[in-house]
Amino acid sequence: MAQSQAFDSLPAQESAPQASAHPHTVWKWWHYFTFNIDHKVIGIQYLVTSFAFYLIGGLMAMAMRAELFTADSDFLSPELYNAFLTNHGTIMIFMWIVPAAIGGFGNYLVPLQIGARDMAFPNLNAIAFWLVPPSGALLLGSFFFGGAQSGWTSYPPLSLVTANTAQSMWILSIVLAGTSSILGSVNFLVTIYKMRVPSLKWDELPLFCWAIVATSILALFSTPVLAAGLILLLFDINFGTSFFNPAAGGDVVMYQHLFWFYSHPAVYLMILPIFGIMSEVIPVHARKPIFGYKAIAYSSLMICLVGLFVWVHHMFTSGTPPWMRIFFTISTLIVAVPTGVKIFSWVATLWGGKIRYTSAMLFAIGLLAMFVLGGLSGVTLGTAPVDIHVHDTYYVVAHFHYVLFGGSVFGIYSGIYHWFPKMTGRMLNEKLGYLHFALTFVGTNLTFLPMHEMGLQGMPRRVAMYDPQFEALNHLSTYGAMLLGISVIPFFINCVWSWIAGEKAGDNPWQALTLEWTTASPPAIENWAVLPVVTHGPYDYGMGLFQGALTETPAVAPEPEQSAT
Ligand code: HEM
Ligand SMILES: [Cu+2]
Repeated sequence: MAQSQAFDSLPAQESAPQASAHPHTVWKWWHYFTFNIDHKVIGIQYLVTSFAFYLIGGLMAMAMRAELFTADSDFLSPELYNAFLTNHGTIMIFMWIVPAAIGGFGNYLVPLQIGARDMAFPNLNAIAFWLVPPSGALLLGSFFFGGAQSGWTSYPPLSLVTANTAQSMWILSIVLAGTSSILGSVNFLVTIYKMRVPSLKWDELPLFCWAIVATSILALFSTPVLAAGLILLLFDINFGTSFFNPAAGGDVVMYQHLFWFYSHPAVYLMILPIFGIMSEVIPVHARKPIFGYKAIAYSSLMICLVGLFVWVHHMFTSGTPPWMRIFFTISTLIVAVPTGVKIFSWVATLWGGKIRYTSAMLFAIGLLAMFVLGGLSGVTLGTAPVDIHVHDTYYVVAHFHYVLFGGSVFGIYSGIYHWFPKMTGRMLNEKLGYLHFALTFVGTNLTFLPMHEMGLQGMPRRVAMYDPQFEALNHLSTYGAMLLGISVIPFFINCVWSWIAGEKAGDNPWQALTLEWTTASPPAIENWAVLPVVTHGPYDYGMGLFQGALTETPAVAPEPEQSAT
């Protein structure tokens, strides 16, 4: 078949040492600032870039919270508030969670976890990354033209009448980011399908890789639809077409369908890789085999499938006919099932485990708590009657920050504490990690918990001014936001300081069983001198494996706890 011929021309996966096609043997710091095709360099490029955007998006959030400290508009002009609102949401989703979780962890880990030397298409991989900085530059540059102001959803007709150059730049930015994620998805699917070491069977694929498979499929189905919608909008703004312009007979609701057909799945796009991180971190730090491996793997695919049929829950108040509301309420509630399967599997994994309360584990447990809360408010919102009541209030803002902030940021942090030793060869400082966790956990809840109450009492979202009756709750929320701002400081210090002078990590500091821990920390170019052979499942903890089953692991004294079970 033509198809398999194309695959056959991919780099061979022999287990003999391979002459290096790369010009260097060790990475120098400046390689990270160049067009580099090594998946590990690209992964770190994604992580560092996205973290920089996280700081920018976070500063915008703090400015908004400063504005919302008082009921009237005194800190930011209304236009600037709108621009911050729009760019904050956009940056946090498209420039932080997606590039960090998929681009960063995906690129770094997938080849290592399947025993490959690189991604299937290394050049394409680098191109995908290098679409991200221009995309971010377009977003930030839009501030010179008044800033895009119509929210991250950019609904017409509002987006047709506000600062148009800025709005067009916003659209081009999202289209670039979307292109990047399509290129990345193709690469992940081919890599996982084709580049596994022969001894790695599908049913022993690490769950993070399963999650990336599901994420990539979802991205391939949904991203082009968003791109199409946005390009039509671009035409409406600049070339006088009227696809969505109601004044000239266009259909605004059609835009909403196109937008949410992507953007609902986008939440799973963000959360599935994070779930993958959870499934790696929890068994390692609880020293127990993951509970329900197959259930977790298949539930990712199930979330991916059902997730494509729920988008109208964002449009319950857009004139959606009642029969549709019923269908989409039911399909939305069904997504809770595979998600619940995962949550129960993790809890069952923790149950009776020998839990090590590392920073990675604390963030993982924190994520469970936050995501369950966000999931519960999600179930209420997925039910049409409740949604109609609290639509466009702070209840919605509370909900999506619990799932997005609690569900994603905690997971990304957990992943960084877990894999930092692999990536840099150095341990992060656990004390600073605890401080970081405590500040983040308290800050998040202080910021977003009061928003449920504001919403139920009727405070509208997306406005810089509100009724003074909501002021007390808003004070709490703004204090929380400042705490969250502060929480980044110990993390940043920890990363920089530990990278330079942290304790040496060794190849496998957590005594984990997936393949990335069988190579050096940090791994050499092309990952292994001799490709590893899989001799046990990825989560077979507590089965005496640390008495030498991992051939490439240097003699780490097994902790007493391993032999106990
Ligand atoms: C990764 C983390 C975050 C994500 C993914 C995220 C996402 C979003 C999104 C999508 C919006 C809606 C924007 C729109 O309606 O156009 C939004 C609004 C907002 N966010 Fe965040 N956010 C994050 C972190 C934060 C933090 C840390 C704070 C506070 C310190 C914050 C405060 C706000 C505020 C005040 C709004 C405006 C709400 C409104 O008026 O509707 N966000 N965020
Ligand atoms: Cu949705």
